Amino acid sequence: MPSAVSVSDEVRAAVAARRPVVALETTIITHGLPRPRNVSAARDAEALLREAGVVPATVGVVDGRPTVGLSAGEIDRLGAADDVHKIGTRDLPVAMAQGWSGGTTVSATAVLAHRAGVGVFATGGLGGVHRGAATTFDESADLVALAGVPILVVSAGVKSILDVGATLERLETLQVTVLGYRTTTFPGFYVRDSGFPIADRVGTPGEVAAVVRARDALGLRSAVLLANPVSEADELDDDLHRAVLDGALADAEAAGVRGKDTTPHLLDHLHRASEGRSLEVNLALYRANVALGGAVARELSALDDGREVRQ
Ligand code: PSU
Ligand code: MN
Repeated sequence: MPSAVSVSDEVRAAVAARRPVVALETTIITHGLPRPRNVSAARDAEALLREAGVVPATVGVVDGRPTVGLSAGEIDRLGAADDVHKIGTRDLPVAMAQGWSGGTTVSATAVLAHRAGVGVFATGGLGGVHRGAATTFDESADLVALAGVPILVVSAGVKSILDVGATLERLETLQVTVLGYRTTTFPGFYVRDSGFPIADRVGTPGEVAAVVRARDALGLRSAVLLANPVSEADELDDDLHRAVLDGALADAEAAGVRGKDTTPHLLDHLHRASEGRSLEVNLALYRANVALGGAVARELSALDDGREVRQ
């Protein structure tokens, strides 16, 4: 029986040879970033990895085929299509049966990348517990996916549009290992510091790789989340951040936005209300996360080979 997941030859060969590979999601392209920056961000991320000697594995669904290692043409297509779906893990069976094309969220990307043997995944920001979740129950499936998929996810924390404290509590409950990259506070996506502490700090890609391999040695099935704060030079101005955030939340409430539309709606509002500033921050932190993911993937590959790597 053919596999349900199609894996590009390049990714398959790299995984088999234990060369470094980093998975990338596509909801960021289809629903997170405006055109045409969405496709250029996806291309830049792939180029950045290749320059570092890492194979990119962009994940998405094309005509009902979950794919790990989309071609440039497929990425262009997802980035330009109007009727493109946002596909979480629970949507995958429907997407396959009904021939959808769409961007995969962190949850679906983690599941598919792991299925293809890819151990590292870089994204912008993880989904989390939405504000008001005590009554709406709106909590991203990303969290539950991380509980059951042994992968490393690099993220700039979670967005301040979410309930950051509740998200951290859920990550603990779900047994997700959370590492702060050169920080002891959880990043707030657009800003370096969400105000919430993280217990465990790591200082180098090698230290991250050691935690990942210890997790594997134990046979734990949960993800390691590497929280990488946006650089000081790139973070959003504090006052602007507060102002546009309050506006975005009020706007979503007034518009009655619910369910899977919530995150794209809030992001779009932020990008417009900040006159593109939040978009630049989003792109900068995404590049930084991709680069860090590449560095950790190289360390993991070197550990597997028993050699040392020069970053
Ligand atoms: N973070 C971003 N941009 C995005 C997303 C997160 O910076 O586009 C996407 C991711 O794909 C994530 C999804 O998995 O939003 C979460 O959506 P929800 O809250 O509906 O689970
Ligand atoms: Mn939701």
